[in-house]
Amino acid sequence: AFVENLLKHPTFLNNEYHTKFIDQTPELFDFKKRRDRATKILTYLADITVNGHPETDGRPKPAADVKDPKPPALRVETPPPGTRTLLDEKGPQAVADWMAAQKQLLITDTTMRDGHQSLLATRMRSIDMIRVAPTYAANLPQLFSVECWGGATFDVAYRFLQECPWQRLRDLRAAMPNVMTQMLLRASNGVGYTNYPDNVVQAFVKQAAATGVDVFRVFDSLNWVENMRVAMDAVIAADKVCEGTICYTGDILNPDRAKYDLKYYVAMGKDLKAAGAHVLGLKDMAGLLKPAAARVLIKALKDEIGLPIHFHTHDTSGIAGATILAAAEAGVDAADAAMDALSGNTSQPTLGSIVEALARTDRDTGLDIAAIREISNYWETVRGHYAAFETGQQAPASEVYLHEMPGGQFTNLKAQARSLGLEERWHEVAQTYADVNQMFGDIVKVTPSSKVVGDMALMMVSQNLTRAQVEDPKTDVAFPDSVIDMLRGNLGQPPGGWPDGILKKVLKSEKPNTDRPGKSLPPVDLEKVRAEVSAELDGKDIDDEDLNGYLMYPKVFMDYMGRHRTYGPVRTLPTKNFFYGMHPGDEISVEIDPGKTLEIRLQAIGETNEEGDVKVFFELNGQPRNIRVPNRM
Ligand code: BTN
Ligand code: 3PY
Ligand code: ZN
Repeated sequence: AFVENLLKHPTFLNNEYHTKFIDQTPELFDFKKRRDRATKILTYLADITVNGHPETDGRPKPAADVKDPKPPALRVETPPPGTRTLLDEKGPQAVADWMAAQKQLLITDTTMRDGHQSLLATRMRSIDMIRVAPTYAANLPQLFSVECWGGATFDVAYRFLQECPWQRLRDLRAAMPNVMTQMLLRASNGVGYTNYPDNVVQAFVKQAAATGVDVFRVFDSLNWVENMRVAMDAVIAADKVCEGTICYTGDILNPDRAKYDLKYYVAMGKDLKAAGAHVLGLKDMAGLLKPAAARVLIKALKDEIGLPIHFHTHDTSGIAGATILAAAEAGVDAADAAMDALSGNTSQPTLGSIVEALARTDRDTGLDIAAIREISNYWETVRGHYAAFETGQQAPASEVYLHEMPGGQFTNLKAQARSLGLEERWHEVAQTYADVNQMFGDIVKVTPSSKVVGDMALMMVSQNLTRAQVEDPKTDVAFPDSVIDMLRGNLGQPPGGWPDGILKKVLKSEKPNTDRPGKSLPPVDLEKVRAEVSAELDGKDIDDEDLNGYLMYPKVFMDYMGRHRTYGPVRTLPTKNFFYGMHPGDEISVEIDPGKTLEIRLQAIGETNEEGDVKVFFELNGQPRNIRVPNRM
């Protein structure tokens, strides 16, 4: 009967499994479905048990006594109404009006996006988020939003975690129906590193809104409002909250950095308001805004723009908590913070401490500190499982005011430097990063422009090139591709354009494009691409989420699909087994569908035979199952 149902099912073509098809099609027969997916998961577990996971190989291991994370109990049965309720009932302008009318400092929790992006190389898995999401909905319904999507989380999910990012979003949305979800969108660069055609950006925003994003923080990596309109318009058309965002760089109180002065930011804020932003985002991606400057900047933006302001910063310097308090005093409407256990250093400031600092003041956040502590304790346990991705950063550092690296890039660049054998020369890399910034005319550095500056700095340090040598018309320099691409105009234009000297040096006689890059990119024929992807995957049905995943990251998406075919829904495995497999005698429960659980016990690992294969002996729901995998060790 299963096979009959299967063959009759319209979306099931060529006896092949679609990413979400089996997972989302409960009408198929349980027995066969379970067996097939179970075999795939056992194959994955056997492979990881024998060969280890490539991502954790050679990295620090979790402590032997690390516990399984247990989400805190729900304090109420039904999630109380929250910001999402307001958005659904009255729309995005009502949310903005409500924000502006509030006395309390509204808080966004960034743990599920920027927190682990900045501390754990973006490697947090969906299961660890989805399990605690109902606790957020029940116990912290006063949160302004939960940032849980976008930025680097999109490609890392496919690339390294063998998960569908859309499914993560859908599951989080369902588990937190009352609080707004929030994503970080790199405007025309989507959630990638390059400018996409306008219709790809539009399709992506539409899908993100449909799957579950409520607040879109839209920024441009050169602060070019012209290049933000397509994305902002798409958010507005979807009836979601458009947070048009200023990226903060330099120091408004330092006359030597006059390019980014108060006037510059106020003018940009006005442009964003004119472009239709409901909320003004102030994104301090490196954590450069000092408390005294925050007072001046927030007051000016509040007085002159007339939009509610949402402030985001990083604690790389150790002083960002003070900046949030100063911003709160100056009237900022909302601020970002990460749950204590995933806060500090390159992450956001500490959520619980901000709540405590403002308790019983007129900016009291209204959040329950006991609920916060419980949730943070959960995250503390979760973090213990990601020891392999800890960067070992020991202390905050004022050096951030020299290099101005975004919190999300800092640890990444350090790892890149290490892999090039430049770890010992890290402070030189930091100085060179600052030199490259000046060479490019002092630009905003945030994904993707920050990656370009990082590429150039690493190249200069590894080849012992100084800024003067690079700029000298008489020396020949082979510039990184990303630098050539940026100066061609493919990321857009910085304020005042690129400096002539470096432009000529990099492009020689080639003419740069100073128009909006999307203007000259032809629209993608979406249905043609869908058909091509489907054909390449043996006729698999490609839904809109898959199509948008492919359009952002064609190769990453196809590789993910290939692995999914072999390993099945490995997102359902506990994190410790996903990264480390099992030990003989271990027993785990894996819920592959709501209420459908596999009981898996690893009995023994056999000898390696002449073909180099190992037999791994499991018990699946009490029945013996043997899986052969290659021993690649
Ligand atoms: C990746 O790092 O490419 C994604 C993780 C999944 C890769 C699987 S894990 C089991 C098998 N062994 C490998 O070396 N790759 C696959
Ligand atoms: C991203 O684009 O991923 C960022 O976090 C930028 O700060
Ligand atoms: Zn950030």
